[in-house]
Order: sequence, then structure tokens, then C-alpha cells
Amino acid sequence: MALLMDNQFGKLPADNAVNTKLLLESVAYLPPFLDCLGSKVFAPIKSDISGNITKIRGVFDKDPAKYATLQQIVEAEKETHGTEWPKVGATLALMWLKRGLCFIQILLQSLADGEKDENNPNLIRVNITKAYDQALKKYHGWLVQKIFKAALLAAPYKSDFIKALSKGQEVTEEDCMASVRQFLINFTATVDAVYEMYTTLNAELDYSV
Ligand code: CIS
Repeated sequence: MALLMDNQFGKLPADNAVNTKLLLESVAYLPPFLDCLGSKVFAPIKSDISGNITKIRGVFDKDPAKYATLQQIVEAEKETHGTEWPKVGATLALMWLKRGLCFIQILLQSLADGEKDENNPNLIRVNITKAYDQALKKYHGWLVQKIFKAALLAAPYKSDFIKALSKGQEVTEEDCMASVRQFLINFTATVDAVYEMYTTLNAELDYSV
């Protein structure tokens, strides 16, 4: 599973601090990957995720030592922005990016767990719907939920999704899922750590768009 194995997330340190530079390097592969899924329906998602990444990188690049961890960024913005915070800056960008990453985590975990529509085993709509319901739906009003339904119809077949993850090489589903499970170890820990940080710093918001 070339793409996932090439972009493995690092093991977290004992204090679960997420390194900003490493996270930015790993998520940089996500927007171009969405092009491989072969539908223009994914363009707004790509644009949204790219915007989040650009915003976080913009803050990091100003002072890489000061913003070495994601927590340092969020804490510094809390100091700077007063009552506007947390709906501002990289704090807001990371709040949404983590939801997209959580969506991907649940989707990949569901595939790795073998959850499927027994009548249509080459579709991944049940896996995508599970991920959407748990990670994103409550933050979306009816219009964005409609966009999700359109994206669901354009979702790739499982075989094509596996091929995109393997950069066009033919691999068996079994080999693919072994790599997905490996990738999920550090990826899940990282997503969990970012969620935990938002809870601890009281930075989470529940408005919908
Ligand atoms: C495979 C099929 C997938 C179908 C997925 C369908 C998902 C849901 C579709 C909803 C459409 C979303 C369009 C955008 C909605 C935005 O309005 C919303 C709110 O945006 C935020 C901004 O981000 O609004 C804020 C203001 O209120 C700010 O403007 C903020 O921007 S800021 O602060 O930066 O200025 N955004 C969202 O709801 C987020 C939607 C995220 C959707 C993520 C879906 C990801 C799909 C990925 C599928 C492929 C799985 C790939 C698996 C592995 C790839 C591995 C790649 C290797 C690298 C590893 C990296 C993980």
C-alpha cells in the first residue's frame, strides 16, 4: 500500500505532543490524493483541506521553533486573539482539519475491519457513511449534507480505491488491509491526541456550516 506506507505518521512522544512540521508533511499528500479518486465532486473537499493546511503552515512558518507542536500554536493563539478565539486562525483550521482526518480514520478502520454491504461488496458507501455520520454530519447543515450525498454517489469502487492507495499497482485486498492496519496505529493515535488537546484547552466548537 504504497501511499500509506510512504506517508506513515510518526510515533507520538510520551506527552502525546504532535509535531507540527511532521503533521504538515504527512497531510500534504491528502489533497493530491483526492484528484486520484477521479471525480470533480471532490474538488470542494480538496480546496477546504488545502486551505486548512495552508493556514496552519502560514503560522508555523513564521516561527518554527515557537510553533514546534500543534499545542503551542493553539495556546499562542488563545493568548493573542482574546474573545475571537477559538473561531480564528490556525486554531479554526486545525479544528476542521482534524474532523477530516477523523473521517479518514473511521473510513480506513471500517474497511480494515471488513465492514461491507454484503450485496455490493465492491462498494464502500457503508464505510463512508459510517465515517461521515460519526466525524462530520453534526457539523453540517442540510446543504452540505446534500453535497455529501452527491460525493457518496461519486465514491470509487473498493478495488479502485485500493488501486489509488497503491499508486496504480495491483495489490490484493488482503495485502492492502494489512498496510492500512499498520498505517492506522500512529495515525489513530495522532488524531486522538489532537482531539484530546482541543478538549483539554476548551477549543472545540459545535456550530454547523
Ligand atoms: C472516498 C469518498 C469520500 C467522500 C467524502 C465526503 C465527505 C463530506 C463532504 C462534505 C463537503 C465538504 C465541503 C466543505 C465544507 C466546509 O464548509 C466545512 C467547513 O469549513 C471550514 C473551513 O475548513 O469552515 C470554517 C468557517 O466556519 C473555516 O472557513 C475553515 O477554514 S479555515 O479555518 O482554514 O480558514 N468543512 C468540512 O466540513 C470539512 C470536510 C472535510 C471532508 C474530509 C473528507 C476527506 C475525504 C478523503 C477520502 C479519501 C480517504 C483517503 C484515505 C487515505 C489517504 C491517504 C493519503 C496519504 C496521506 C495521509 C494523510 C492523512
